[in-house]
Amino acid sequence: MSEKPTIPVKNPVRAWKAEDRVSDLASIEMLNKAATDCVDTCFERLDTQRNQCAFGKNGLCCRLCYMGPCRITPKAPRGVCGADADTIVARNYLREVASGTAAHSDHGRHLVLLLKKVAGGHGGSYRIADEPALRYAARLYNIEENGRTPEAVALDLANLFISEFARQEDPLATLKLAPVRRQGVWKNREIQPSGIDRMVVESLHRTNIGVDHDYKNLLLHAFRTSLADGWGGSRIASIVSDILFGTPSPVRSRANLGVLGAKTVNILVHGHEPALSEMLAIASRDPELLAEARAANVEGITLAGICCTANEILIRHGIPVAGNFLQQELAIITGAVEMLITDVQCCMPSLPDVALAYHTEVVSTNEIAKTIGSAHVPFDEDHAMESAKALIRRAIANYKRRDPAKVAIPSVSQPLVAGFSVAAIKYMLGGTFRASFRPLNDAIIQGRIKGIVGIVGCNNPKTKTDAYINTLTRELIKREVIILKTGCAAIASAKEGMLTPEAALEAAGPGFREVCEAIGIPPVLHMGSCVDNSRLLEAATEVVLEGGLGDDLSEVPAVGVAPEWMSEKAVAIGCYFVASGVDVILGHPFHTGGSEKVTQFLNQDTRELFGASFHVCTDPAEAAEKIMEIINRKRERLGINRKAKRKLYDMKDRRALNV
Ligand code: SF4
Ligand code: MSK
Repeated sequence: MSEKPTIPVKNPVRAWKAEDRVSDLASIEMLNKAATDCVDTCFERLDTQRNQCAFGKNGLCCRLCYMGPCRITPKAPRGVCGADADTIVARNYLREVASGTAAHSDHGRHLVLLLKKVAGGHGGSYRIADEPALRYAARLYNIEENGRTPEAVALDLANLFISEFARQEDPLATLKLAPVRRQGVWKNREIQPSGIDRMVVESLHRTNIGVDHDYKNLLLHAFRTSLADGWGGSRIASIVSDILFGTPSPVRSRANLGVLGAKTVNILVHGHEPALSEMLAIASRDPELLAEARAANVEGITLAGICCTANEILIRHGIPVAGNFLQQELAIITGAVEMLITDVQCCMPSLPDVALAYHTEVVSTNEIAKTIGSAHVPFDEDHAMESAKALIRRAIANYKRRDPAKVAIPSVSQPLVAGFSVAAIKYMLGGTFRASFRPLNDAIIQGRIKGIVGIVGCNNPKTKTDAYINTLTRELIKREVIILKTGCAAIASAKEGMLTPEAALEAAGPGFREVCEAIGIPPVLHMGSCVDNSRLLEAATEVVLEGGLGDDLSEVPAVGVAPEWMSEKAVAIGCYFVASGVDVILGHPFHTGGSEKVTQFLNQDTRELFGASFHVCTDPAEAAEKIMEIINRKRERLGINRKAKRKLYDMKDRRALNV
């Protein structure tokens, strides 16, 4: 990135420089423009929230009943009811996991209900876009698919998924997608979740005043609930998305605010659920709407995304990404966004305030997610295409309100390749007839790839945006580790240019680079949105099933990292990774520091229970060391920790790789 920031700061009222808070030039420019335009962002608001409450930070504040709120101190070691620090910290933690699980799983539920409508012939503009994905999913759940219509199969599958939410006693059927040995761990530890809804309700029940006070019991239920997310709601969401919208395969696009058009109507979609954005992706290419846009004196329609809605339409349609979590306000500050459409999750309530300074219309579309100051235009799923077209027409009409004096689109964007579903990875590794993880497993066994690391999660204004994510990614590919990415962490890499195979290969260690070129896979793989963290577990399961790297997820040299996380969803994700046997590195700690016992349970006792635990590394260099230590330990146990001989591949070798 050679461009220099061009927007002068006329009103520098801050005690910090933009370049100390954000990494990419587009964000630096827009943060400076925000000061010029006298617009507050989350970065200023964090300043006003300095000295954040130490009780909250340590999980020691309880407001679960009206005898409180109670705060635990050395002089007041128990709340009015008698709850001590361990109970209070564990209850707060369980509620975070339940909330994260609820968010992902409600997303999954909406998609399942849509699948049922499609199966019943009432899907309106929706259809089964990927019949092989439907039939594959049916086989996973032992649903007869041979000789049956896709609709009949889809109906059975949708009903089964609905029962996953409603199940009262039996364990989730989706748990069976995990390696058999891991299923045994969950059974032995008695943390097999039953119905997804039931797990979340039970979390709230247990944390109601006067119910569960044993911190261990509370934490075990946190892990149980998280499994209902990763091996329940999230996994179901990914499966159904693939059926309804298509299984992602590698697709080229661009990322960062420079994807906005100077002379086009710019529409941003933001949030998580793909049902509306799928329709917008199709409608934005509609010739009639394009003609209407031209009639309004604009050159076209630019649809782009923020956060995970962006990831959903990127991986299936190649729709460009405007930015990740901390760029949602900055996107409006370009002055060039006609409409910002929100669905659910991660949409800041500040958006309408920021939009007041510009012409942007912020439109909420989901009944459960409204914001004062946003226009609320309910998305009519039964007439989805009409809804999508109406929104685009409204955005076109808003173009005339754009004030050229306020427009400054940073000329910063990077090319990328995304869309690495597990099916796509298998295909890349082995082609249609021999699709298999074998070449990847072999490369890990030979030491040409040292291990697998999933780098996931959000940004957080408490640390410089994207900096930890990108530093760690570079360091790990240099150390010959393959990186799987989702969520805003994936967008961080995209903005840095690391999602093009060429750039990533350039930074990769020599042996790793050669093997990536030989087996035809880039070093950094964008696998989708936050719910698609379930794809990371699916990939790890494929590695186990392929053989040679142990028979449980805890044996695979794999680690999960959430460097800049901020959401309760990340807490749930971390828990289901650890419960699945995958160690998790956190860039900053949970709000659990007020209880040594809870902290020890999460960071140590879990190793005994699940074969993995949490680790906190606030520095990316420290994280890289820790990750390599974990990977090498696992390689040692597998007996594969030999130094790989460097080898240049020719065509003969390539054939011998059996790819
Ligand atoms: Fe205080 Fe106990 Fe009520 Fe919590 S549940 S607010 S600790 S009295
Ligand atoms: S959008 S949960 S900020 S990754 Fe999935 Fe990004 Fe985190 Fe939201």
